[in-house]
Amino acid sequence: MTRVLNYINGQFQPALSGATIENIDPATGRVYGSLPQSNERDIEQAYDAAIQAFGSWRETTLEQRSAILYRIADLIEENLEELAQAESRDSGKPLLLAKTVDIPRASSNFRFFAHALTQFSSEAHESVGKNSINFTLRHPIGVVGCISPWNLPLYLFTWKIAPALAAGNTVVAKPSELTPVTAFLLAGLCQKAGLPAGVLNIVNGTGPSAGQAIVAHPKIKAISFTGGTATGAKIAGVAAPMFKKLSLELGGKNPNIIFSDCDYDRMLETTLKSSFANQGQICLCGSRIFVERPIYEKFKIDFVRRVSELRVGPPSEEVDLGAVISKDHKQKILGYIALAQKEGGNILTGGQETKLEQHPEGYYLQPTVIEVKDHLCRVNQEEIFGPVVTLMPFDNEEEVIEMANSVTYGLSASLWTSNLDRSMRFGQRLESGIVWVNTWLNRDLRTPFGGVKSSGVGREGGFEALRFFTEPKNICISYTP
Ligand code: TXE
Repeated sequence: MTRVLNYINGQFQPALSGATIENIDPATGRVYGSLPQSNERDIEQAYDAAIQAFGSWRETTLEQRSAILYRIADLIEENLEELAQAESRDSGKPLLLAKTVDIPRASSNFRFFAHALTQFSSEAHESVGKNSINFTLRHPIGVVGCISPWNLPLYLFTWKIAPALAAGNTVVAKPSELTPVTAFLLAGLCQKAGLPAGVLNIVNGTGPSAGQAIVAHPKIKAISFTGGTATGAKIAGVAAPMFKKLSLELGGKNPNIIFSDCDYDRMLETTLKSSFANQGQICLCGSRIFVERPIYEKFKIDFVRRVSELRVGPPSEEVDLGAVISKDHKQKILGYIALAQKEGGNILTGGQETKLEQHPEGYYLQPTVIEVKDHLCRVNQEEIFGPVVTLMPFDNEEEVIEMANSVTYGLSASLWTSNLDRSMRFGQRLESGIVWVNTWLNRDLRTPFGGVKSSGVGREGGFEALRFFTEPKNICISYTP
């Protein structure tokens, strides 16, 4: 049994109430551990530790702060095997994915911000002719809250914590109650790296209990959240009237637009990944595939054949798809597959649960491709967040831009074409925070990351994140010449 504890003021401890939640292994459907079910009392204690630690953390020199963050990055790398095993077990994702994507990226997040903090600088504006000069300082905000989801647990947890700490804040953070283990292991590594007690506090529990208490805490002044759009709206409803700074990275329903002039083989390989990586549970997955009419039938045959060859199985083995996160989530996805059929969609492959003999209670689903007739049908509009993609042909640029932009979401879009002018036209007109041309999930951590419309507010990444986690203060000095 894996017993996760809170990490507050440098100490590992259960929830003050003693309450716990069961942690379920998605691969088997069995309970394999527990975590604290924290409430506002635990958050208060974490806040007290964080505010206590803030005074000295904000005064650490940039070199000292950077060195500690580099040490955390190194320790994540040194413990890659253990962290990857834990991540795969906790979330159901293939072990290989955890080893090659999740954990290396968690280390990169710390390494990146360890360096970035030494390059971040304030601005000065000389008011020429007015004998005045303005300095814009960027001070840490104080105690900030970071709340992360279950799909890329340590990857997204560290994507928030690293810049928050780099900017000189102290943190009260909550991983998803469905995937708490790697954040718990990270706490041990931070301790080992010499991060002072109280600088990072990790509190576990459900959203309505521990998450809500972070968001509603009157002195936690900024909230960085990644998760579902409905949860994001709830959080904004609580935080906005308190004038907190908010960064919300929410859902997506991303188009993958394929033109006949693309590099077909490269497109096909990448489209398999952009459709089904992590069982389709990545906010950047391209869940709506639009294919230009001349290659539509060929693509349909090739893609369906390749998808039906994908291996679904226990995440610890060499598989393409592991288990989805929970029983509820599995039911939600199956509900959408049923709805697709009701709406006249044609299931080209998949559509069922995968029952594994060794783990009949695990949450496995076949990768599913649905041909839809209408881009406005619900399965083409709502985020399913599972191994399900829709497929539709298109005839011209205008039509596909209209279809691509027809959803309430706007996180990312992929375009496959060898026409440079077209890639610029689409880059200009697609309503999304990120546009990839002839690639997918190609990330440079310096670039702004986030969405428009219902996909969120604000940007993460690079100096954008350091700006979010600091408060600008302008000092204007008038001098006698
Ligand atoms: O996520 P939640 P859920 C989408 C995806 C999925 C849907 C719902 O479509 O099916 O969201 O997933 C915490 N105050 N994405 O319900 O609830 C919660 O404890 C404060 C997209 O599992 O948004 C967890 O730590 N916190 C997404 C975190 O929010 C609250 C990734 C995310 O959980 C809270 C995940 C509250 N009131 C799901 N309620 C992406 N953008 O990558 C919950 N939480």
